[in-house]
Amino acid sequence: MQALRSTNSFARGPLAVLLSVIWQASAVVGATSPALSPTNIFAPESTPAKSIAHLSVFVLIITGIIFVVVFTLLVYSLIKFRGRAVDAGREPAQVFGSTQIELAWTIIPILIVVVLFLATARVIHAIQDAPQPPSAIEVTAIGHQYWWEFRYPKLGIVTANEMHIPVSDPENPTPTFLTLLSADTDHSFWIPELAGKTDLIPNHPNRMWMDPHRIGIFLGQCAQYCGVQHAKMLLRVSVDSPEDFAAWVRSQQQPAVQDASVETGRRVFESTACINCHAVAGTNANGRFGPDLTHLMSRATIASGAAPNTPEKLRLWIQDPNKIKPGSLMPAMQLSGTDLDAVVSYMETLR
Ligand code: HEC
Ligand SMILES: [Cu+2]
Repeated sequence: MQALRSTNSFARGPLAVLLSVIWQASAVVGATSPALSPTNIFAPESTPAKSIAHLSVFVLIITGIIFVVVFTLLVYSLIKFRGRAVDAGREPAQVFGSTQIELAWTIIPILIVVVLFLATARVIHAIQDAPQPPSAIEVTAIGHQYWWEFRYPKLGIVTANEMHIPVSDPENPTPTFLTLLSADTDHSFWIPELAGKTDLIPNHPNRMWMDPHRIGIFLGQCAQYCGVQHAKMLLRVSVDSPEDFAAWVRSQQQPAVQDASVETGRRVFESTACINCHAVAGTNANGRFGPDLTHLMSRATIASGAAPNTPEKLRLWIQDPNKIKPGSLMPAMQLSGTDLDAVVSYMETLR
């Protein structure tokens, strides 16, 4: 686990002081403005996101210094050597073949590039080659046009759009390691406060990990254009306390609630094409094209964050998904009013 802890210590030495001052300042901005943006890249809450944010600040400082030096020299020269009436028609002194100047403007930029390269390579190595500890939670995230499937192979859980993971105490880390797959086209998994952006590519599994240090809801977004509803392919990660996570796991492992009072709705659901696309554990619905609905009501949103999970929105969604998410790959099922109400009531029992 050493690697998980040591990644943000790449900047030791004289620059560290400057870096930490600027870092504290940006952290204050980040911490005081989460209301401005829940996807603030300056408010990292997990080791990989912190390493990347530190590196960005380091690069910004170096390039900022270059900017200030070049701009100052430029302004100085413009003023000092500006055209004056007395100089009219005279050529300024010409300097040819100065070895010193040639060396200076070759070697200094090379050194700067080498420093930036090494700092970046170090962060990439620390993030990509971090060993997976036995305590890690494993999640397989599968991108679909336009929603996310989350599978927990060791825990036997399948869910959609809202991922639950435990908070990770730096002293006793429980990071989450994700395997990223795609069912159709290229998507990209990005929760700025938790980790860098990684693509989900068909037939090319990618890996990423995160060890959130704070409990809360973290938001993200598919970051790779994947079709018309790409912008409504939101990500929601609930970072839970160990107890809450264990309780969530236990409830997700249960088969679907069988409530006799919604028998009609269940029959409508099971006798229409719904079950070709949706699974409900413990029933004959085992479609895989759309989200698993076994614990639909445990989610705060529907359709990958496109709408809150309220009875009205759920009804509108099943009546015509295009009203909420035009271009969604779920068809309007043309149910009659009574069938629609019955199906919605059934859905509302799937806790
Ligand atoms: C052709 C396949 C298909 C059929 C048939 C279908 N759906 Fe869907 N359904 C989907 C897809 C795909 C999504 C995800 C859409 C998105 O978020 O972009 C979805 C999403 C949903 C959601 C939201 C789930 C979530 O967690 O966000 C519900 C609820 C739902 N469908 C219910 C139904 C019901 C009820 C029926 C039958 C009346 C039905 N679906 C028929 C493919 C289908
Ligand atoms: Cu996408």
